[in-house]
Amino acid sequence: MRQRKIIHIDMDAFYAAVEQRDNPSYRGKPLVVGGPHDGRGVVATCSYEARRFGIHSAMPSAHAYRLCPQAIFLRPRFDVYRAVSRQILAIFHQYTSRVEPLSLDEAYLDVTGVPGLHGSATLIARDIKRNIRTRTGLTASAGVSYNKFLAKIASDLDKPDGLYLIRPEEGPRFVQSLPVGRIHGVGPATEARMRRLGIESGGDLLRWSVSELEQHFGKAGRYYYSLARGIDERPVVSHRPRKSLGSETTFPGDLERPEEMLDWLERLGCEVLDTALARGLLAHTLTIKVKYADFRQVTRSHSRPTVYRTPEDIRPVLAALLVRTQAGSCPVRLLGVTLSGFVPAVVAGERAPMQLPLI
Ligand code: TTP
Ligand code: MG
Repeated sequence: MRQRKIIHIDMDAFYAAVEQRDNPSYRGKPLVVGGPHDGRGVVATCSYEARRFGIHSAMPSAHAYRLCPQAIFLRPRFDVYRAVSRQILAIFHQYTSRVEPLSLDEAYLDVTGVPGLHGSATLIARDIKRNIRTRTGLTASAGVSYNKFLAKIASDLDKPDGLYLIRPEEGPRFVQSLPVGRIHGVGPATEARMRRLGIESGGDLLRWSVSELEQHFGKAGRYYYSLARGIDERPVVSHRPRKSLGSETTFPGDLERPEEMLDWLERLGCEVLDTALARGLLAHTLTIKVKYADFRQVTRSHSRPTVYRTPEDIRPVLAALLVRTQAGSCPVRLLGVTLSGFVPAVVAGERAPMQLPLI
């Protein structure tokens, strides 16, 4: 297999950087984007100035407030972030169609064989960063390497506004010093298991054979064996069909009345339905998620032969699903609605909402 050239692009402090771009008085200051700090909100992200106080993503906003009461706290403006995300995706597609977005602010590009800029992945990455800067006013960091795993590691090594190249001969050395938690696919549970076995870093993994790793970690064992050697054959996949779409919300105070819960479910359901329709997707399955005040969590689903198209389609189903939970007798802290079992709207006989005239 020919040596590939992979770029991983990740925007710097994405939501916070957009807020600082749009309001000059926020620049140079600690800024936190997320839920309110006087409730159960969590930090989505924060500016680099706020990171100096120890604030980070997923931390309760109340904790962030204690660390830095003078920080500016803002609610996220998802519409604006989505618009920027579309802009950067359009920029990526100018270079190659092999683009795999991972979230609103990051994507892999496979630029193997791309003409121009001497075919240099580093020059292409620099050009992409320049384009992002010019068109969005924001900075991104780029990682360049011969596979996805190392490109993603590289994009983190020179943040913010970074560009870092890991050459093929350097790959194994980079993995050796990585804590196992940074290895692709190793989540908190696997990390804890590895640590119990004395595997703390990529270098420790090297001492284990494929069969030993498979014995402990099943099929993933072979994958970790390869990654430890800097090998990762996963292709950049440009069109991953969406399996589900959902939205959920945690309430500042627990809900006790089922009518109020149903209101929220309808609101969330309509939002998800709109998003699905905008993407030309129609769903056969509707699922609700209920987390009680004591943190127990249940889901209830209903699949039907006809797709859900309108708010009127989902309303009675949401009510029926809610009845199948303990919502009437236990207070509820979180509700969510998910659509899945998608078929493209065109297959279901619908015109896609944004279809262009067929001329
Ligand atoms: P990240 O790329 O992880 O973070 P970032 O872009 O804010 O900062 P960095 O410079 O370190 O890349 O996530 C991108 C966006 O996704 C982030 O701006 C907000 C959102 N996000 C959450 O909402 N919750 C989370 O827990 C994380 C990690 C990110
Ligand atoms: Mg980022």
